[in-house]
Amino acid sequence: MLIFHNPVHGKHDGRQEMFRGRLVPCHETPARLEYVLDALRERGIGTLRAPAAPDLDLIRRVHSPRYVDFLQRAWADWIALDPANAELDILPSVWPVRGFRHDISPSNFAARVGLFSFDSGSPLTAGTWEAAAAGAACAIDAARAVSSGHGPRTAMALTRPPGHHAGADFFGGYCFLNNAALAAQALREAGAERVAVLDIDYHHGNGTQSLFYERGDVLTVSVHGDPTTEYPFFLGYADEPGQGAGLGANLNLPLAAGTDFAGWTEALEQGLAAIGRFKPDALVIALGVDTYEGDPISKFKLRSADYLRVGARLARLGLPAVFTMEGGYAVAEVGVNVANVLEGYAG
Ligand code: SP5
Ligand code: ZN
Repeated sequence: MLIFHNPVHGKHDGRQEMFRGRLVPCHETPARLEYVLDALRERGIGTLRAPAAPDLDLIRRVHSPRYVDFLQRAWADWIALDPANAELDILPSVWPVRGFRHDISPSNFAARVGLFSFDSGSPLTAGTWEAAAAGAACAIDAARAVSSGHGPRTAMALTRPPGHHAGADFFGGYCFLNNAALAAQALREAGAERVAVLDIDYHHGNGTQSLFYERGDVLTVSVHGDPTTEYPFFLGYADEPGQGAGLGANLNLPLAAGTDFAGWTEALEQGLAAIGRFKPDALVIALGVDTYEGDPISKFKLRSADYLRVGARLARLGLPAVFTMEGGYAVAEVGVNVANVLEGYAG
């Protein structure tokens, strides 16, 4: 397996996220990825590669150009407000909810941040754009590697910040550019007629769902904590089948907080059955290991050994596949859990 790892992921290093009226330390930290790299090296899993330069045109076919421009310039605009801002992160604080306009472009910086975001848990920092763009490059390169016909059948974008909560023109959920969606689009453009995205992060992949909701060429399937109680709360319910050309090409499998591996596996099998019926030419797996029993912000009960079985089961699909790295916040265990998925897959 080729593993494109983001050499500049550490440049995205948020200080704090909002939680119950206080700023608390970020869960999504650079150490997460270092644990994965250590585990892969120690166990000799995969071949590590650095990505090429990001394909900004492809990024702009998935994300809106005005959002990409915003991300690219946000830090410079923030410092222009006050040089002392260099010591602070950008955190959204005002949003255009129902009844407000989305077609305007306020010049006020806080307003612009709110226009392009949906929560106050995702700080934008000095190196966020550079890290996110290099991560997008990992996803695009991984997709192109498995598309070449004579290359590997499996590749991974080992990167952070994660991507599956980011939509066409918004960040949130620690995500800025949607790596799984970029991989799916790159697979399509490299010749795959039908692509399935299977999202097994604890949280619903709202960004990926919304990006492909009206497309019939990309099936999106997500197994996740029931949004009635779990983040991101406002999407990810079972009655979201897709729309227009995309009708029937989205499947949400929400599960109650507390679900163990047996219950989770039942939902996974339903998702895999839908993928089988769709007959995709390629698969993207949005891999979060925040389904782990020890995860500090999530409530499923998967154990480390279970991830070996998850990997083995996914491999049985026999499809060219791209993994993207999403959540997982039990920092010291993220490495072994991701390595277990990949070892099970290669097994
Ligand atoms: C990619 C991904 O897994 N994103 C998840 C984003 C979840 N953000 C909301 C988490 C709120 C939990 N806050 C608990 C803080 C306790 N210290
Ligand atoms: Zn998650």
